[in-house]
Amino acid sequence: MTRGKFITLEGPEGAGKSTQAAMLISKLEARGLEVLYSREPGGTPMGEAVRGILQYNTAGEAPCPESEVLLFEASRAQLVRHVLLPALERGAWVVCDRFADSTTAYQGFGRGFPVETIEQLNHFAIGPAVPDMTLILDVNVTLGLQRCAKRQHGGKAQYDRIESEALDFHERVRQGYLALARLNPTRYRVIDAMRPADLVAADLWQTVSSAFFP
Ligand code: Z5A
Repeated sequence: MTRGKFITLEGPEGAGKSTQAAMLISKLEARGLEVLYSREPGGTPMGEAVRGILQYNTAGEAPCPESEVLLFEASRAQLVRHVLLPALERGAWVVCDRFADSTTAYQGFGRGFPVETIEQLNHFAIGPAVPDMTLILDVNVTLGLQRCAKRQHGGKAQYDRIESEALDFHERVRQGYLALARLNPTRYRVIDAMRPADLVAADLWQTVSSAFFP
């Protein structure tokens, strides 16, 4: 059995990753492929519990920055072994909404941990589950956060723990993604996500189809 392809969607807040993942999956399925959608943190019962701790302090205290890194990696290791590798090995394609590059961007470039240390931890957590293609949906920080704010609760914008970080944190995250793309243009593709969703989807499909269905 040929291993399926592994595509990850990355980018700052409000880039439209979930919106684009759904559109990409329906185009891949229309070609007769089995496609699995997953997201990080989460995607397994353990990962979903970790997501609550990381985003909403459900353990009753905020994780310190070091714990934050390790919790993202623990969620990832579980997702890889229990869900992603079995799917890829049976030939399914996987589209994952955030993956290891999020830790490099947020905890490395954003929080300031050495990028080499984060990449070693990523390597340990993901093992052979290296993405075949990573689509970085690029959006300027203000526009991205405005989009997130539209998901209002009771007329009031609500941000989770990481969304509530200062603008310069989010700017470092965005620039971190762009730096990763410059270093490895083979795996990463930057898509301008500041346009209407259907134009972004067309560009993204062109990128995916020209790489995998030439
Ligand atoms: N995090 C981390 O720090 N380290 C890690 O290793 C990992 C994650 C894995 C996960 O939050 C948080 O964890 C995230 C990074 C951190 N932190 N923050 N902040 P999440 O999973 O809840 O959220 P997210 O991944 O950040 O997703 P998002 O930014 O909230 O959304 P999105 O998936 O990119 O966008 P969307 O849901 O498709 O769209 C957002 C809104 O914009 C929605 O109302 C859409 O209708 C609208 N939208 C989408 N596309 C467009 C276009 N093109 N034009 C206009 N409006 C649009």
